Amino acid sequence: MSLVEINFDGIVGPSHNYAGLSLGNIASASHKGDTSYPRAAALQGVAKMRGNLARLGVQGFLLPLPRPNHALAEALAYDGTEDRALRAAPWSASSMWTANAATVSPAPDTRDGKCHLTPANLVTMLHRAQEWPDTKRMLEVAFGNGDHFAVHDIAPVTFGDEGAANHMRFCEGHGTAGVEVFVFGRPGGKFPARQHEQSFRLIARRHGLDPARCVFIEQNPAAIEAGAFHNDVVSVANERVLFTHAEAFADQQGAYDAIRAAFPALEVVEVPSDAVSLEEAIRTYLFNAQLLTLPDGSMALIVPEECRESAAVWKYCEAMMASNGPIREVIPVDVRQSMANGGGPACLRLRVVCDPATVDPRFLLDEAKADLLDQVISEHWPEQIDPADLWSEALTTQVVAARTALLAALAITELD
Ligand code: SUG
Repeated sequence: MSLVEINFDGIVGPSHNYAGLSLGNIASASHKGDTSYPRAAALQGVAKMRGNLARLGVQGFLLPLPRPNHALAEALAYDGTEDRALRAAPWSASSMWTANAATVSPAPDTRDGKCHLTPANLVTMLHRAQEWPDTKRMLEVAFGNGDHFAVHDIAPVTFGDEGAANHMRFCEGHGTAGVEVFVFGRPGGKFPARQHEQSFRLIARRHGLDPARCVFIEQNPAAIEAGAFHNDVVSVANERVLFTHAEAFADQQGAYDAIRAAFPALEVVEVPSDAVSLEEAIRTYLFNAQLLTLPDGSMALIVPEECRESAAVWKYCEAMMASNGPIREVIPVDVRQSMANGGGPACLRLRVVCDPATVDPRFLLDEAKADLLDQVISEHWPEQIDPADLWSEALTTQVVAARTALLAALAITELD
């Protein structure tokens, strides 16, 4: 059995809109009320997937969830009021950011030798808390092979959990035993700390991880206050490399020491604040990047286009590419529609280390399927959505029909 890392990108849903729902997410707040372009957004996502399919030879995807969510509207006793959050929450396409779908512990790390997935409860934000029941159902289909996967219940809702966006894994190679690092926030600051320590501790126990190979680290409260609502906005890991901003963790050196104690081969690439300020890192999403091991063993960083447009960030990237460090290539991609809601290349993917043959093949991409996705999206996704359009009969019909067409094209009818 050959274990590889597969990136499961969220297909951007037909209801993608800018309602400014995420307190502490600066991009979401600053684009509140803007017109969104769901078709362009979803096509940008497919183009990103095509690039990584060509680079890595493997790519997966997850589906948009059913919207509008009438059950949520009912639970909220939504009566047509103009309250923005109540109006927009049942329409959110936020499941596109699959880094928040689940926490994943690959088979080499777990006691029973299965890959364990715990869907994230996402309880801190109303529009995100609606995701998990549908996400769990989908994970049970995509990773339904019980010989190789275990899909758990969510962590109790007392403990906020935002999944893989706050989880890193260090290893010599993806298929070998890893050290899992769980990054949490402490409440009490200006913005919510969305990832609680307790949820990660119980997930680590439930996944059957070796306590000696688990590290729990506190996020820098100043980073949360500056808009790093998830740790993957300020750091990313791959194999032995941690690419991080110097102000990511509450105790930066202590974090490196704790990881190194469990994983001595750790290689830290720290970006100093005088090269890229915390604010610029969060604005450009330099760290919300996919750090990939290419077939020749070298590493490439897939960053948002916004990084190339920032003089400070691009200067740093050029110097990094010219250096002897582990990251030799920086590749910008256009995911601007997602970025405007605070989701970069890393938010859009869930990493699962497994044998592709054990995954439901309907969730794996090839060129023909990418063509099919482009075709369905071009034909069915709304070109644009103004926040005032939400709940209109025409948009409701189009959004429901778009998802139905996608499921029919992929023959994933059990999630209808
Ligand atoms: O949870 N944005 C998402 C972005 C998630 C990014 N994910 C990672 N960092 N892994 C969030 O804040 C915006 C929705 C709105 O404003 O309509 C939103 O939910």
